[in-house]
Amino acid sequence: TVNITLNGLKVAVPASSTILDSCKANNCFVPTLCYHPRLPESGSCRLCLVDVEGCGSPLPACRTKVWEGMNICTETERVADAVRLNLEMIAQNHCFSCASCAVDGECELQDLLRIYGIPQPANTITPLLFGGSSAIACDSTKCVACGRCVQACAALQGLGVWEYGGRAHASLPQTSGHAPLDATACINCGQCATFCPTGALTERDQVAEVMAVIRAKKAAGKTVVIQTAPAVRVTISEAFGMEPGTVTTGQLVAALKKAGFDHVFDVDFAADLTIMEEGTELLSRLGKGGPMMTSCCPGWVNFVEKHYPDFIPNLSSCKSPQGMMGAVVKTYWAEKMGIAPEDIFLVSAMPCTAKKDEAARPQLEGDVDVVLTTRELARLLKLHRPGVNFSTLAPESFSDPHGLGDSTGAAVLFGASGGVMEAALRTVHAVVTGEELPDALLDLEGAVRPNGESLHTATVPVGDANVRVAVVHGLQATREFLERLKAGEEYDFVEVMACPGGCVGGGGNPSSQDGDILARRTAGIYGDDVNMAVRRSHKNEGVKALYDEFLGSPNGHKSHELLHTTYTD
Ligand code: HC1
Ligand code: SF4
Repeated sequence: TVNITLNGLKVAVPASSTILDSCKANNCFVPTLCYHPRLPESGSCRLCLVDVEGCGSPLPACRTKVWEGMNICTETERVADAVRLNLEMIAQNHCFSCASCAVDGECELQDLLRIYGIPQPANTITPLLFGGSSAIACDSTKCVACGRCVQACAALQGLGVWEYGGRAHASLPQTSGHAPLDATACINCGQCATFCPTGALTERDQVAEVMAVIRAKKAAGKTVVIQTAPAVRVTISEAFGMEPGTVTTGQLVAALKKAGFDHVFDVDFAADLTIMEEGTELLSRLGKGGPMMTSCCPGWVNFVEKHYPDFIPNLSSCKSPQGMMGAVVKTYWAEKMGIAPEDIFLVSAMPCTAKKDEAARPQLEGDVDVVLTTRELARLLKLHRPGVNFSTLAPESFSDPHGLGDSTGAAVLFGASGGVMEAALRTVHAVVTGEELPDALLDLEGAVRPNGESLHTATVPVGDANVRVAVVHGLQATREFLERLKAGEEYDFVEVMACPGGCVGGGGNPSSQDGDILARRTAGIYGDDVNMAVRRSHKNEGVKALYDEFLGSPNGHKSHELLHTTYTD
């Protein structure tokens, strides 16, 4: 450690700290825009200025390491003036249409202008002409050139869609040649959007569309249904000011019912169904050349189709749980309820921008009508007045007489990297050996939990066989792993999630400045599994009834027709 003085207070901090680390650790406010604890620092915004005794001008806190005896002051008039000047310059290049901006109220620039008392200039700015995608909206007039999108796309995902330069506004991140996102390396994971501090990159906002359907549902004769993804139960709470990792499944269900959804289903039901289908598929593919690769993450599926089409035959043919639920709701459930499928409007609440793109795939046409990200869902619930006071709502259960609200702890695990693998092995073990894993060993002694590693491999005994598995998340790590497969490494079953951490790190989640956010959300997921009454997918009563009454057997004819899909290269 080294000893420093921070605003007159003597503190000891680790010798490797920057001034900014030291300030954060001691609850001392320093303004930032380009800095993010999960990204390489770029030092471009020049807002984190502090005075250091003996230095002629303020220093950038994010780039300056502490030294023994350093005397730092964050509160001098000189620092405040310099920050104000830099903020005013940033504001001059920003188009303030806050009332219609998707991130109004959650915008880091808006907050800083308020803190420093800087008025919003009435700017007119010519936008850069490049389009978004079915999932991501781009508005260069909101860009503050912080470069967080550039860092997230390159460092976390290894894609490099965003770059500085081009024909105009060379200082702003843009796509190469101003190509529309769909024509670039982009796979719609939305990491750029979740790291963007303003409304320059957001999900394609469909909140108003869903609210209009709810308002008109009686007149239009529509039944409005929503399914909520595994990760949403743990990340939505952050949007309502709760501690990261807080699981609020019951409050979420209650809030959605109050907001006008007629039925609230759990995507976890379909995650259990996926395990039945994918586990059966794995058993039929073992030993026949491999590995089989999971197919529930649309960012990953897009990555394979766009960048590694040679691996398309390795993808499981299973639709994702969102797609399976869509197919089941509009056939089995519609029939049970006596509702025409075209009168059902199915919304998915997902931690993921790529799920918007997945729902638009021709192969899934009609399964899901609109996908809202967790951020959009939070906005919808906040807009719904009177009175969705989320944190104090009395919890309600997913409910459905036909079992589509049933779910298990195995399904909850899908929300974190390694979870699909663990859920699958719980069931595959029971099918192969005829014996259930004891409760205390349901986590397979942590064998497939990545614990912060971006690639985790293990060999798991299942009966007489040893199943060689790999869990990988984040596309930079995925690309490296696929190159190892090409070079001859062998596995039987591989789980890939495009986003770092899996869906808890999905690009549709609330933004967070917490460097430990993925671990905290993952802990919430693991805790929820333990708290569930049923923790094995093959014990889901609703799923059993669906097979008995409608589908027949896993991987049977009807399952193939409704629950499986194809890919395009
Ligand atoms: Fe996911 Fe999945 S876990 S892909 O991350 O397989 O989005 O949460 O809903 O479909 O179940 C996302 C999450 C989600 C699917 C499931
Ligand atoms: Fe979406 Fe999850 Fe895949 Fe990220 S990891 S792209 S959130 S499905």
